[in-house]
Amino acid sequence: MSRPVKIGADAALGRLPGWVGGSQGRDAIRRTYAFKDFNSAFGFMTRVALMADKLDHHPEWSNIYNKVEVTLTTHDADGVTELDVALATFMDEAAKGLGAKD
Ligand code: H2B
Repeated sequence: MSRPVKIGADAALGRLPGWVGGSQGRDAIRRTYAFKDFNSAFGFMTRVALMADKLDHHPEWSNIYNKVEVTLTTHDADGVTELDVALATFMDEAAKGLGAKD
């Protein structure tokens, strides 16, 4: 695949309600999802993991019980690209389907 083009966090955030910029000024986007329990949180991670591998685009994330904290950025572009917007959109839809709280 050709090298992804950096669009930057601000351009992505304008299209992704609920997401915030990367910590410490990093060109990345972040979101924390809260589910009803661990089973839903891990179900979310499983669905996202399969899509991430299909896209060959992988999240930085961590899980504590019902919460999943996600950071997306494109390491190859040193910043946010359309791949991050695509994965973020998939995550939002998967989270909604699993009843994530706002
Ligand atoms: N994921 C993310 N988030 N950024 C990348 O630049 C990236 C990736 N590159 N997953 C992929 C894998 C690359 O390392 C492989 C070789 O295609």
